[in-house]
Amino acid sequence: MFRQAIIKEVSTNFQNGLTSSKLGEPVYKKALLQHKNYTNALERCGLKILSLQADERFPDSTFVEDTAVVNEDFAIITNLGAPSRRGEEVEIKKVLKRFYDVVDSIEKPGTLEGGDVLRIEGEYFLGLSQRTNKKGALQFKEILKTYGYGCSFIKLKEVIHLKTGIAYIGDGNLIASSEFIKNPMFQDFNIIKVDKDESYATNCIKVNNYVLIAKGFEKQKKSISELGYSILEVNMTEFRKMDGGLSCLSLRF
Ligand code: CIR
Repeated sequence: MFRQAIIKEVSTNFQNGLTSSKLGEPVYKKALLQHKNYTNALERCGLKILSLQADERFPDSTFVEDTAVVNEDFAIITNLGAPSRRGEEVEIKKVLKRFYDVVDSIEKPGTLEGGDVLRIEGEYFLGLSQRTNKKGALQFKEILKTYGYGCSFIKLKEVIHLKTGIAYIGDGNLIASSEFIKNPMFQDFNIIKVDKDESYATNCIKVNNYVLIAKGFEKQKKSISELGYSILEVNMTEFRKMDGGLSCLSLRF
């Protein structure tokens, strides 16, 4: 059960962040509105929201997920792999200290971003990516061991972050696209395949009694509803332009 979410307002220079998408520049006012709707959806799931002010020094800083890995037992501050994002974690560390007695950290030369971390029940999967390196991954695994969690590594080929291509929504149901559909590591799960034309919708989040999905992806909506989940749709067009998905916009614990 999640109780709390940390979010961070969108900065006015959001369009200067990193992106590989060719969907054009995000419109700031639209992004603000979508961010508000996202926050309302989390509230509807029963979460208390801690909203941090926008930080103009870091155009990508609304994507708070990348700065930390949190759950009911631990908080680990990451060391972001993207040089332009290093420093985003400083404020998050201070904030997390209000909620956790101990806050662990990934230290350089290790790098790790929260978007590469997938939790499936008591196990973690970590993407080795352009943003998360082997040294960061090994540090992460060691820290997790002290809390009694296992961790397996997956080398990413196509996606930026692991959770761009895979999401776990509980009850053995795994949403997967591209390189993850046939990955032998996940063959014991019920894999819900996402077609290429809807691959953006793979990044969805189960928050208490709801699954939040990006608006406008009808096949994805149908397959998740058919499993019996209640769905909340959030329009994500402006965040998609900056390679961001639903999981990236909050830390939930
Ligand atoms: C970046 O490239 O770092 C941001 N523009 C998007 C980060 C998305 N975060 C995530 O998937 N966890």
